[in-house]
Amino acid sequence: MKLGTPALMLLLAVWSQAQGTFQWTVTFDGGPQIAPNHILGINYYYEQGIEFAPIGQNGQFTRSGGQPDQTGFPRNGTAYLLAGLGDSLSVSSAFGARFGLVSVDLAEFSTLYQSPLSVQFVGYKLDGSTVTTEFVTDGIIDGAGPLNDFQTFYFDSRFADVTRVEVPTYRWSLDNMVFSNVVPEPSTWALLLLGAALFGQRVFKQK
Ligand SMILES: [Ca+2]
Ligand SMILES: [Ca+2]
Repeated sequence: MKLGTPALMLLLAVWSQAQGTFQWTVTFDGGPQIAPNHILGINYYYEQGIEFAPIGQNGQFTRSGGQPDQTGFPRNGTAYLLAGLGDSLSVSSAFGARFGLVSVDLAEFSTLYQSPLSVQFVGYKLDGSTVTTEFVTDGIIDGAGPLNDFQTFYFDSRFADVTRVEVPTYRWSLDNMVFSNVVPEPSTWALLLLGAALFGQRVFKQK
C-alpha cells in the first residue's frame, strides 16, 4: 500500500495536532533581506505560514531594516513592520487555517511622536463575529538611543482562535508576533481520524 500525498498530509496534520498547542514567532527578519538603514513600502510579506497584506486591494504597509540612521524610527536591532499614513495590515494563515495570537511587540512610529500610541487589533472569528483589543504604548522612544522603544503586549483568550486579524490604524511599529495553533475539539478529532481511516481504505482498495 502506498499512501498518496493528500493522505500523508492529512496524517501529518493529525500527528501535529496530537502534539497539543505550540507557539511560533514571526520576526519579520526573513527574506527578501532589507538593508538595516532602509525602509520599504510593500504589499505582501510571508513568514512561517503566515501572510501579511494590506487591508483591501490597493494599500500597503512598510518594512524597516531596523536601524534607519537618518530618521527617528524606533530600533530593536532587527527588521520590523511599520505603518505610515494610509498603511494598514491584515494577518492570515497561508493555509486558510485558524490560529491564535499570543503577543506582539509594539513601538511608537517615530521620535516625532513621543506620546502613548493606541493600536487596535480586530480578530475575525469562524462564525463571522469580531473581537477587538487595543494596546497603548508607553510613549518612550529614542530611536538610536539606549532606551527600549518596543514593548511586548499580550492578547487575551478571545484571540486564541481566529481566522484573520486586522490592524486598521496606522502610525505604529510592530515586531515579533507570537502565534499559536488551534487544537481541534473532540468532534473535529473524530472527523479527522475517520477521514484518515476512510482515505487509507480507499487507497488500499485501489491497489
Ligand atoms: Ca524583527
Ligand atoms: Ca515605546
